[in-house]
Parts: sequence; structure tokens; C-alpha cells
Amino acid sequence: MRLITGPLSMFGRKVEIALAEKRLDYALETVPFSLETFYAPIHPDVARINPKHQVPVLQDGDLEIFDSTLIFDYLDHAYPEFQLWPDAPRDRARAKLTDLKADEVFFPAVQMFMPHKASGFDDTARTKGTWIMQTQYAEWDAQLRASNPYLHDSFSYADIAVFMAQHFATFFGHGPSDELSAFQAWKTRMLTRTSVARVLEEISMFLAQAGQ
Ligand SMILES: N[C@@H](CCC(=O)N[C@@H](CS)C(=O)NCC(=O)O)C(=O)O
Repeated sequence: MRLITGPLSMFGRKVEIALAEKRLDYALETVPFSLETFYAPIHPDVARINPKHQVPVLQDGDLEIFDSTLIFDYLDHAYPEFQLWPDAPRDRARAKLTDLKADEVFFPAVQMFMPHKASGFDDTARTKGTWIMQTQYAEWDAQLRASNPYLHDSFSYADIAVFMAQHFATFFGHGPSDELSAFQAWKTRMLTRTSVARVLEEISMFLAQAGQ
């Protein structure tokens, strides 16, 4: 198996955590990335496999796929040991909804505060973005109070997605408030997982080398 990703890709880091949680061996291919040029030039395999020219991309034998959530689905089907989606249909749908909210509701709001994207958003958009993030934090805090210790019945892909999204939000100054004690306790719990701690250490090392 070969994972093609970038050092600051929140979606790629989701997949790295999942692969570690599932104890799967893989080769890591890091695409060119810098804080000045971002993903240029595009890695040739990314350009060939993903028409959106985005990472992560996963190759497994003759299979070539992209999109972190699609990769999650594939990993649980192909490598059923250490399942990370809940089994029961409704539980699985709920966990997938949490992953969707992290990726496609919360993270686009985080992106409004990234310096290289900020000029594309005015104050009205950013106020809405802040509201979206705070609303999601409150929802996840309530969810954790009901289903402690993880967002769903057991540790799942949903925890991975929310953790990575809030990590980037925190980096850009929009972390969860201390009053959300269930969410804060969950963050501490997530950090005790080797898979998560390793990825955060690598992100910090990359940023330190880039002078951030
Ligand atoms: N829905 C995709 C999103 C992938 C994505 O946005 N990747 C970013 C890096 S985190 C990327 O490659 N951006 C470069 C670009 O859009 O040109 C997933 O879950 O993998």
C-alpha cells in the first residue's frame, strides 16, 4: 500500500492516523509542499489519479483512490481487523455524518482563517464561519457528554476527522473554549493514542523547520 500525501494535509493526516490504528504497513510518499508555493508543482501521480489534484491518494495493488472518507470505507472493507466504522447501520450513518460535518461543514469555516485563503472572504463570511465552528464545538461537546469516551459508541473514524479538523482550527486561533469540558477531556484522551501523538509531532516538526 502507498499513501501519497502532504505534511500539512489535514485530510492526509486523517488517513495516516487510520492506517496506524488499523496496524497497516504502507509506504509514505510526500508530495512537494511549502508554505510559499503550497502544492505546486503537483505530484505526477496525484495529477494522474485525482482530477481534483488533491491529496491524499491511496494506491493498493491495482486500486488507486482519493478522498479521505472513501479511503476510510475501503480500509474497513479490505482490512476488516480493527473496524473503525460502527457496525450497525444507524450507528454507522451517524458516525459518517460526524465525519462529513468535520470535513465539509467545520473545515471550510477553518479555511476562511488561513492566511493564504483569507482574502477570499469578507467579514460577513468570517462571522458565519466563526458561528459554524462554535456551533459544531457545542454539538460535539454535547455528543461526548452523551456517548463518552468517544463521539460514537467506540473510537471511530469520526473521532479522527473531528480531532484533525479542530487541531487546524486551534492552530488558526479558533480552538474550542475551556468551558466545553467534555470536548477538552476528549482532546486529552485522543492525545494518549500513539497514532494521534505521532502525527501531531510530525506536523510540529514540519512547522518548526518552516520557521513557524
Ligand atoms: N475531500 C477530500 C479533500 C482533500 C483536500 O482538500 N486536500 C487538500 C490538502 S488537505 C489539497 O490537496 N489541496 C490542494 C488543492 O486543493 O489544490 C478528502 O477528504 O481527501
